[in-house]
Amino acid sequence: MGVLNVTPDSFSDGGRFIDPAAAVAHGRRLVEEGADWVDVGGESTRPGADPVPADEEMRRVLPVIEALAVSGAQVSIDTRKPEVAEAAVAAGARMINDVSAGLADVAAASGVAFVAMHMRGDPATMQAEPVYDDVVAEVRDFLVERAEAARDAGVREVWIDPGIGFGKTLDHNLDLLANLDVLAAAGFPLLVGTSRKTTLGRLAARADGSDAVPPPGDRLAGSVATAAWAYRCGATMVRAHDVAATVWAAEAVVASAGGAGAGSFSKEGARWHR
Ligand code: PMM
Repeated sequence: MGVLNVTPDSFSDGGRFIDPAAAVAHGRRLVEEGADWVDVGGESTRPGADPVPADEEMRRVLPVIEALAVSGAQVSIDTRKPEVAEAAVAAGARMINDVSAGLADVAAASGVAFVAMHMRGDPATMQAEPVYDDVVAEVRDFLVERAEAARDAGVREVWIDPGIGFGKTLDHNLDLLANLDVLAAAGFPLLVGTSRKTTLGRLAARADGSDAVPPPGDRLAGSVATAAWAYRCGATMVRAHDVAATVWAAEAVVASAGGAGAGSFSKEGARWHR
């Protein structure tokens, strides 16, 4: 899943694709590089981000979704607002990626796929001292409850996502990454998004022994490493800014895990085949 943020303020690509023509061109590039889905978002969910009114969010994303869908790309809409999700589906989106895990009814009514992601609180407040007794069990139980409710509401394709960086400390994020196999065994396809996130910046600072956290654009190595790790732990899809490098890593993990003869990675459906 390639990331396409049509926002002025996203943490890693804010402002780069606010022009619709630049956004569409980037979305097409993500598909050429091997993305099965282009995830279009019009509201930044970085910690402390200001909310965006629905009409402004729609103004940003709808022309981009329409142009990408017409050219044959599978588009998901990254939104928390029902009216934006509905308009995005009307414009051609085929998946609702909802960081609040609350839009299952919209996905059911419109017959599209649904991603239930875990977030503690909302982006304005989520990093204010998040506390869990057992982050892995709490995230899994929340996701299974939301995903089962979505399936019962009639959504045919339901994904779960632990929401790395959404209301979690560095240790919470690492605990979730260490236990992705638990989430992969929960009964729904697993999506994981680590790309360019602060957790990786902190690990980079740890790796080079300094306190310097590299900026989001300089977090490729950690992004690719954790994407490969996620696939190895049973994830079905990763959400990534750097699609070409991530697809390459996925291929390399599959080959290392069994060789091209024993298994292969399908770009259609993004699944392991043995
Ligand atoms: N992360 C961001 C936004 N949307 N959606 C899902 N399903 N999973 C994620 O981890 C996720 C997301 C934040 O990253 P961005 O600002 O670079 O888009």
